[in-house]
Amino acid sequence: MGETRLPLLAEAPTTYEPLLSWVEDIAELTRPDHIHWVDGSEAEYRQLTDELVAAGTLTRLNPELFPNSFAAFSDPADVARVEEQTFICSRNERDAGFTNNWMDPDAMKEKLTGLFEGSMRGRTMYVIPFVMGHLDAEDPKFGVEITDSAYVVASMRIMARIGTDVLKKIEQTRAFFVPALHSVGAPLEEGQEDVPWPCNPEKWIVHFPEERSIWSYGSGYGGNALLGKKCYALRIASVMARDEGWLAEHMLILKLTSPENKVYNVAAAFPSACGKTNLALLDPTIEGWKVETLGDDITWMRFGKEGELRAVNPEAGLFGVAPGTGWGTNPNAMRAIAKGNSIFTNVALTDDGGVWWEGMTEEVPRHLTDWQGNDWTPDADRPAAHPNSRFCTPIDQIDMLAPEYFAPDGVEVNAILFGGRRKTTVPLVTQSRSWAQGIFYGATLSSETTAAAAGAVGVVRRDPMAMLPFIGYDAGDYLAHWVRVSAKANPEKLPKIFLVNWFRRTRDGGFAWPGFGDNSRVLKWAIERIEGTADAVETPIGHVPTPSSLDLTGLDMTEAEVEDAVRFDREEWLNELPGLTEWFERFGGSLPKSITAELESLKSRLA
Ligand code: GTP
Ligand code: SPV
Ligand code: MN
Repeated sequence: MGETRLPLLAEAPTTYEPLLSWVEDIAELTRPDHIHWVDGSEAEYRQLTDELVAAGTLTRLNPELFPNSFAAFSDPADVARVEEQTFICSRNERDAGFTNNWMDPDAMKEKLTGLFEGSMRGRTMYVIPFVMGHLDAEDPKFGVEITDSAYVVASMRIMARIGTDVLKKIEQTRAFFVPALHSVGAPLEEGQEDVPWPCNPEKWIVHFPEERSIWSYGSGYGGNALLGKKCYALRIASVMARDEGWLAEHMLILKLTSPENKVYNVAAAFPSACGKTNLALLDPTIEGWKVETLGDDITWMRFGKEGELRAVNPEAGLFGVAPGTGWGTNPNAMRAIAKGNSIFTNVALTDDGGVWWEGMTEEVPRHLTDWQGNDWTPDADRPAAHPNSRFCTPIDQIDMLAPEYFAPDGVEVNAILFGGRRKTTVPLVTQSRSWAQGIFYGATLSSETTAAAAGAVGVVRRDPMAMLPFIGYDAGDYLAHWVRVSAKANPEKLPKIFLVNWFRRTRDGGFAWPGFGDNSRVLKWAIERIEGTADAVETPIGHVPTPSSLDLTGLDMTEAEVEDAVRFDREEWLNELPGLTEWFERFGGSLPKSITAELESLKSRLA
């Protein structure tokens, strides 16, 4: 090497040929001014954040309120994942399935190559070696992100394990890494001044599942740009998982300890902005039950030697929805955030150099600078923080982090919850009669859309396993994979599956259930069902609690109100059936028989 390499590569801290040649190819294509190999150190972070402050991308917060923390404000057109522009470019269109956008991979590469051509001119290209999961996992999953955004580098340092140790291990083990290419698509011409949040109106979030690569163009935001997260740990990882016999899921994991000191690990799949972070950091309102956090967004699971389902959190940070996260609803998140070392995006600024968002405190500040830099007072008819504003915080700042978070082989899962945001129909909690019916709950999961993705909010859509925007292959094949891998499990050790809904409404429009810390009452009921000690009513959809089987100690609700939250409504379920039939038709035959059979038996039970 040496002479044959681009001069820009002279400082490369590696001799690993597959990496060097990829970096060289991308540098030749995108034409950056500099290449910076990210080492992940404290000093590097300080330098990058100083530069981002100088560039106006980051605002340093008052260190007495939020030490070593920053606020970023995005371009108003770059505030969420862009599902319309997200593609799975498998060789065959059939393998992308009906839930994904597809384009022929060669055609897509040609298109993107045109866009990436010179896209980093005037900028620094950062090379970030990262691993999703543990560096000393049995089969560590590596990636290298190339990006021209220092904001992405700083955020990736919070969200994943990155830097020199990872690079060394890739090199030593001559490991495969997912090449993940990102550009904000805003080259700077000679003398052109930069903007605080460079991006491009044209955005492409593209996955090549067979070669396991990612190309992301035009956005600097969250799941579009921090490529270890949704692009790798869900879309590409779901394809790896299909081929290698495991599961990559949009789930939180928590560790629950009963008053008898028995430990249960619970995984839960809820769509974006539907309560994963909040449940993962739950502060129980019932005596004697303890919750510890394992993960808040992504869970990788595989069946272990005893046929038990084991789970790990591949991430290292939280990228949590800010609005609604407050001292009242989620004090554990607030304590983690207050330790500092965080990057906030699109929140509002307080006059004393702190941050604020709707729901953070009961008292609304009298004056703020909103996420778009305008003066804001409580009489304004717009929110101060963007509804999808986020806090990005290291996971080890959570006081309630379970020690098992650090275990490379994870924990055994005892229960799985599937949940969505539904005003009607879906009761607070329902236990499936069987594993097969539990998969059916996952396959038919539905939710109202949220601000986490661009587009209309509040529209009910099916969201299988909360993975609709994240399945990297055909959705029917994905559900068949769930059926296939679990057939290898020890049936005694299969987790019990529950359908939950924290968002049911009463006739007068309020939430039927207080949610948040009180969801511990639902967890307790689920565990008592597993132990065979809690009562339930059998309904056509599964077992729902009798109001007296839920622990309601200290809860300010009448029995009628509780009944309203937990009740099964036959009318509503009959109305649900045509939609379910239509939904299954959309799979075009790739849905496994065991799942369609569940719909038939539900129909006959409802008749
Ligand atoms: P992503 O990070 O987008 O995947 O979201 P998430 O699933 O982690 O959702 P999160 O916990 O951040 O919650 C999203 C929104 O739902 C926030 O505004 C919360 O305040 C609200 N929320 C969470 N749990 C509950 C609950 O139990 N009841 C009610 N009413 N709202 C909740
Ligand atoms: C989600 O949308 O599910 C998120 C936020 O967790 S993002 O990282 O943007 O995907
Ligand atoms: Mn998420």
